[in-house]
Amino acid sequence: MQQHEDRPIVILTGAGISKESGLETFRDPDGIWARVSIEEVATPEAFVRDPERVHGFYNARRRGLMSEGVVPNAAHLALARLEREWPGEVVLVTQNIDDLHERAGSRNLIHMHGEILKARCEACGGVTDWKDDLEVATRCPACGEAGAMRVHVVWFGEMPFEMARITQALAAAALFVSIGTSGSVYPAAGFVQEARMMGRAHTVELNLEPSDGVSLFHEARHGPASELVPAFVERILASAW
Ligand code: BV8
Repeated sequence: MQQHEDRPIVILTGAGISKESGLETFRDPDGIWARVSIEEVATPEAFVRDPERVHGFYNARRRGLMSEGVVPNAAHLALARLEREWPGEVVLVTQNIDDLHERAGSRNLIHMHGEILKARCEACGGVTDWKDDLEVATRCPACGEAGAMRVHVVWFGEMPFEMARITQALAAAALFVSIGTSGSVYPAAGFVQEARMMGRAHTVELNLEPSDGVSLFHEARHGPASELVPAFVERILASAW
């Protein structure tokens, strides 16, 4: 039996893991893209064309994330437990821009699409924790420039963060688990193929319903993350994998 130490785990999460915490997904019938289009609010071109509209879109989501009832759910907590108790490395790659994984206790975390509670100055590149509304007149706390602040997230057409580190983790993974994602946004949707082609990973999908890429996984379980993920973590820690 291989030692756990040489059995690193890579987990990818999407908006579905935060749904039961009260945050909206994107492509569910009641999701964000059902009422606003990507081209209006989630591309660099949209920000040039109408910065106040883009600031308004993220200001509303930031306020929603910081509202009282939005807390990590059993799925976030189970992933933090897996990181604490698994003797090998656990790398958590999230497409989500919320801070629920951090608040649940996850540490070895990569926000490949950025973080809504951070702002970046396009004049000096400085990145700052940010919990207030952003507007065009907002000044950069580092260089003082006004009109250059944007939310620190990756829009469509922009390069996701830490891709080299993610590719390295996928190549080494013995287990790749995709949780709460529709598998419709790249390059994240291609990670399961990378893990299989570059490495030796056993691949598992845990999602409310079959994703676009379900056929690419060795194993798939469907249901709410708050039930599936704690049960899956129990199974992994009992080395029934
Ligand atoms: C890039 C941040 C170049 C902002 C986001 C073909 C090949 C390669 C690329 C492309 C291509 N065609 C087009 C592209 C470019 C594009 C792309 O993929 N477009 C799509 C629409 C086709 N990709 C890009 O532009 C990316 N950059 O390609 O640069 C490059 C290429 C390779 C390598 C390096 C560079 C940048 C994409 C990032 C965009 N920013 N977010 C913000 O949040 O506002 S993406 C956005 O979608 C979020 O990050 C979100 O997380 C992500 C994916 O969505 P999901 O998380 O999956 O959410 P969704 O609603 O879709 O699904 C939720 C799932 O949960 C559902 O399946 C549902 O059933 C399930 N669920 C619901 N409830 C529960 C549940 N599961 C469990 N329990 C529940 N309770």
